[in-house]
Amino acid sequence: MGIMEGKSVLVTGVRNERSIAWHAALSLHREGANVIFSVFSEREQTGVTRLLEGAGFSAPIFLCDATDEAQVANLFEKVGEVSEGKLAGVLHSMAFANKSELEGEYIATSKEGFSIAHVSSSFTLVTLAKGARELMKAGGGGSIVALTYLGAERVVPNYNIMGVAKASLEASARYLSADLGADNIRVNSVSAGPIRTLAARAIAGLDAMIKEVAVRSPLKRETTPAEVGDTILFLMSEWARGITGETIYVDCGYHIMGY
Ligand code: IMJ
Repeated sequence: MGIMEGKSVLVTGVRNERSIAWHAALSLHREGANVIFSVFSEREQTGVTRLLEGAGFSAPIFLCDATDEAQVANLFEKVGEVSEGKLAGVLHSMAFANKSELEGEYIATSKEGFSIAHVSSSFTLVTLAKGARELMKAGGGGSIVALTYLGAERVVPNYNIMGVAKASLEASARYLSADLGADNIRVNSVSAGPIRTLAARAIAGLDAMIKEVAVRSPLKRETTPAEVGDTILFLMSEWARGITGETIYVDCGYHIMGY
């Protein structure tokens, strides 16, 4: 019997088989969770349908642009219908910045680009938390997990506006933890090492960077999406019942190094 047996969880942000969110869904399913998916567009809806066929399980897949509060309200209405009105977990796995601002100098960030990055990568955690609150309360509590990256607190070349938006996301998770703790709803961030996902593809110099980070890391290897998925599962499970407002690093120890 898995630790997540009888629990429903919402996983956002799956795009393909490399997505960290997909690996989180596999971990959660393995431990008995009823996984519900929310994706950004019809293209991902088709993709997740195929992934589920390959993995041998079925799950509802809803469409939602999390920057639109009406769509989020509608999403959680549908989630409630397929989860007997109770929700144990939500994974926030979404980010967007204009491609042109993920290169060159941070000082060139536009007002519009600054806003887009923050609304789509950070404010969406607030909209998801608002939507999930009543369904989590109904189940006696819940766990919200957001994906972040070291560029939130250290300067990583080209990460630019996304670093500032991830810093906002991590701080937002702490404020949400304080708001929701009385309802036994926990909010944590998982800071993953660099992984070749769609979100990282086409970033100049990323491949060399992933290799160098592996060499410098205590574990001497690259971070895998499967081990990030297992940490997300842990945070959503009762095993993590005393952890909230935290940022957990799943980066083979890279962030502890000074040189
Ligand atoms: C992204 C940009 C620059 C450096 C980067 C990344 N490094 C890593 C990433 C070193 C690991 C991937 N990452 C952690 C992200 O959060 C990516 C966010 C992202 C990626 C894109 C690419 C395509 C696009 N907009 C994007 N918005 C956010 O148009």
